Amino acid sequence: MNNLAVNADRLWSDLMETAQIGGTQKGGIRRLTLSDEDRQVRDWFRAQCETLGCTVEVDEVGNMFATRPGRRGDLPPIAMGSHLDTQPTGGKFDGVLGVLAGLECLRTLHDAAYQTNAPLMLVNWTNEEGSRFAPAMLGSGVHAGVFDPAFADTREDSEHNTFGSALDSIGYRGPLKAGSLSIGAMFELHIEQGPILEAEGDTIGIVKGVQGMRWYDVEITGRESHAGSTPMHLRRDALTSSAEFICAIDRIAREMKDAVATVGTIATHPNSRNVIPGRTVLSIDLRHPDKGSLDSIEAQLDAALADIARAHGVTATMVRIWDSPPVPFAETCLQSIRQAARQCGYRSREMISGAGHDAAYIARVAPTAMIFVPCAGGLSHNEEEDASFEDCKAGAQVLLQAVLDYDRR
Ligand code: HGY
Ligand code: MN
Ligand code: MN
Ligand code: MN
Repeated sequence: MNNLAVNADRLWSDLMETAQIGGTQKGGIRRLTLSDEDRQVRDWFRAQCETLGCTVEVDEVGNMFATRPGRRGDLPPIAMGSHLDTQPTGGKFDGVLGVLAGLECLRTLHDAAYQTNAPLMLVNWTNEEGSRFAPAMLGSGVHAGVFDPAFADTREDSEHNTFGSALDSIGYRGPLKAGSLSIGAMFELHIEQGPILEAEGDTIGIVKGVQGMRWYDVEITGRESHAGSTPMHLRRDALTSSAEFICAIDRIAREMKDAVATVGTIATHPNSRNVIPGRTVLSIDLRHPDKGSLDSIEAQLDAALADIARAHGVTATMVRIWDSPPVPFAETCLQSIRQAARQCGYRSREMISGAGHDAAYIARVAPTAMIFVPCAGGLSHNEEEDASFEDCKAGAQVLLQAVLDYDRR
């Protein structure tokens, strides 16, 4: 048993300092992946890690790996990490808490001149959010061999900038071959981004896995025509059809226990108030803990779209562009988190993650698990996202003790 304790004031000060990089009027953060704000926080992160004597390596999709040597260089490193990019209207804690809590753990060990057996590694994964460049978790997905670096390079944002050109423009295409650094285990601390811990009065979530996630692009094509002279029964209105489909998506998801479905983006063409829309594109984010249920919902969506297209005389396509299956986390890592939560004396509960995380992909190449702490009202992906000083301190302390417990096993 060690008496190591994180310095929560230092962690909180880092959180508030980095929140200024891309800080918004409403107190949130806009730090889109591979933007200049992302470059600034990456530079800050690298400088902090190098000050601690870590070596910082960057791979070919910008994933950053800071390594602290252990007694036994032959052992694969135990990693902590998450992401520094945010949603366009992101909050101060999503992703960044996991990276800065890992930094605080390294500082605590450094201050105590405590040497672990295995090396430790702190990772900033590129493009976890997937908001600017789809799909989400792209950097960790490339590391885990799910996506090819060349695929990542071609991804385009809404202004048709490619991932590759944006990565080069901020100078973070590193020399390291993706996936070449081995990871012995990974622990990701994250805010829950949901209401359970707060509602149940628990401080620590022991996260056993991540639910399945699928993204679709839907395109509905009708016929542009005059808003004034086209009778209702002769229209082939792409936007009305989309509206009906969106209501069908919502109904189908509500009918399947534990399913969630979101239409987060929609665009219509020509987007003129007196032209009947001829083309609409929209996105679907569908999630469920069970693959069979995802398949069933997908089939229902396909059928509903075909019925709506027939009824409105439009054509419609729904293409799955991303499929991240449900992921169970490693029992060995969960044991260390359980032990750490007990040792630190925090109330904890076992749970599944509703949100996607880099840990979902890293679990494919290394024993991995996550630690959650509450966020106010369960709100996230919102500029009002908030977490308490005490809960961030608890999460960082459990992260530290879980890593040390794993290191001793
Ligand atoms: O979409 C997600 O679940 C993650 O927060 N990017
Ligand atoms: Mn996140
Ligand atoms: Mn997020
Ligand atoms: Mn995440």
